Amino acid sequence: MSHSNPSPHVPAGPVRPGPGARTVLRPAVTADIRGGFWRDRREVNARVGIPQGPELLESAGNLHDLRLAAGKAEGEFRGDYPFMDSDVHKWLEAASWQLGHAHDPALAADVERITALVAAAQQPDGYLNTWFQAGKGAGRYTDLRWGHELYCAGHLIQAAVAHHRSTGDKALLEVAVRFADQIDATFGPDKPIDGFDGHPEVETALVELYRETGERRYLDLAAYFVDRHGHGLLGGEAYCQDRVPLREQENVEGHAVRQLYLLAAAADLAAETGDGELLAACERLWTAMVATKTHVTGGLGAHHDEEDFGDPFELPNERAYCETCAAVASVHFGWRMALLTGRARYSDLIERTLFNGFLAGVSLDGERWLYVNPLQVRDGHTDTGGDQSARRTRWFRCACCPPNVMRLLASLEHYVASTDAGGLQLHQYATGRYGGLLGDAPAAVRVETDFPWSGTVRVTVEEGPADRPWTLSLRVPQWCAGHRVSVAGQDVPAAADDGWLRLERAWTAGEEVVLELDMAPRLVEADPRVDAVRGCVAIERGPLVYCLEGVDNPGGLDDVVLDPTGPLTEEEHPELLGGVTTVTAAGYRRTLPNDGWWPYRTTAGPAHTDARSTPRHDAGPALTAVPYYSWANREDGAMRVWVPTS
Ligand code: FUB
Ligand code: ZN
Repeated sequence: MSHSNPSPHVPAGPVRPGPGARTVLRPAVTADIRGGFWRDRREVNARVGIPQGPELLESAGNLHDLRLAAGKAEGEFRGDYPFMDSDVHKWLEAASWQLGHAHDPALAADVERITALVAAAQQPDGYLNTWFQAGKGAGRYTDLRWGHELYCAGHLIQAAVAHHRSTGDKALLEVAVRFADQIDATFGPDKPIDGFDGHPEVETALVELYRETGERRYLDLAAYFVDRHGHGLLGGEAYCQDRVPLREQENVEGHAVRQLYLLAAAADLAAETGDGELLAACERLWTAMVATKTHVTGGLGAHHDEEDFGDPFELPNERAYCETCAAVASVHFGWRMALLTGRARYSDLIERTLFNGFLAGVSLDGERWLYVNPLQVRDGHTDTGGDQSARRTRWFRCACCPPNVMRLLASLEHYVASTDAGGLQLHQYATGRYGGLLGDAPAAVRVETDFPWSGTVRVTVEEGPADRPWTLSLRVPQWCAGHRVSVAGQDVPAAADDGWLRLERAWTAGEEVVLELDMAPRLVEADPRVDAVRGCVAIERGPLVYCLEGVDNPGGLDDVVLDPTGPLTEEEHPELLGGVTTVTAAGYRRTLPNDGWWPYRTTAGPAHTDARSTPRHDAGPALTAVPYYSWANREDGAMRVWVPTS
């Protein structure tokens, strides 16, 4: 059924700004990750992650629920949530992006079978939500705060766009269009319902549907939904993004994933309509989020309660929420902002998120997941898995995160490079080939790198406009203390401008640029207002945040102290955790006398000392740190990112 479609002029990936879009940059048209770190993670996703989907969706009941709605099964609805369908849709999206890379008859057959099931479950007027169709809840669109009908529709639309872009096949797109038309007939100022879904998602999906079909009314519907937030229609709760209109909001708030999906939609709208007020709101909110509500891993969402962002600088460790879906959503939002503005800072956060808060969400073998991504697990922690657990789990009751990881990994190449009329920009460093149009002229580069283990990135120009100079822009990451660059073996001035190293010249095919990024391990500390980690440091190397794991540091982690005056030593371990570079730091253990039942005491001023307040410093073995993304892949145990220094 599938056939390869992609036009040579438009990218067959997510986020495809329309011809009139006001983005500073355009996503690369061709993008192909061919080697290195991300190829390996994507290979696991393709070999294990995505193929296991149908079986897991079967055992969790999602496919049964579709059969129930289609009249092909009997029994009770299975699963606890009205958004069970969205897991299927997200899996279909992931599988569709994967089919765009490689012909895979078994995967194509699964997609065809599940698409037919989704189509069969759809009601004649286009509506589709198996929870409500099974008679659960009070009926269609009666619970916009929690019903998730438009959220599920959004994921269906995104899957359909992915399938159409990757394969040219219209089967799923036709289902999505029927549902979008039903929604368009139902929601609006002069339609039966003036409202929006408490969980944004349909908004950004409708913009993509507009891009895919050219139907302007989908864009208008997305704009309507975005602007109906914040007027109290859903009770005025921040949880539903309804406390204040986005255009007036000063900081991100409420449910982190909901906020970020809404922001992605706002950025899409700003791109397609040139709405400067929305763009300003997106910039303001991204900046406030990064400055006050982002964990060092790029993780977002401080509260388990309501999956909420929390207050500025409220960034706990063991109770960090940092939902994997929020990391995915942050990448989605950030990439739209990178394209809109051309600023490197957005891709800085994308890099940090991808290598840390996002990638920790999936195990190295692709079979177990983390929904929440804490920054500390204490000695003696006993939880053994499940939703919102600090232990990897095969699947969740609320299984939003795993298929989200699958779809981002399967489309990751589209977040690497962009073009504008004057040149090509590399936002991320991943071995592969990336190309696009500089105006009408094609340009392409080949990238070879062992990043993030090595800081050497070789970029070879493969083609470009022959009649004029053009600019190859390389992002110099925010964490990088020093860099050098050479062209055809000659060092060239390497000053970065707002994060971009711009190399303008009349390039000839075969010319090679070598960028050397300083990868020396470093210690970082947090703004003092982050009370949770005051007096602590974290270890970083390149884009990777490191953590201590109990298995590498016998004796526990609750009482370790890192000596910041000691050396940081890196060592390659090809045999460990799929091949990592470890970092060791000098440290010791505080040995506090275990002589009391009460862990608090009255202070007597700075001069006061006694046996309890003067810990014994037992010089200990060096502290061994591994990349945070690789934690929880061995025996269960303690872990910490932030380590006290005194
Ligand atoms: O509500 C749907 C998804 O489930 C959200 O995006 C996640 O935060 C989880 O609550
Ligand atoms: Zn999730």
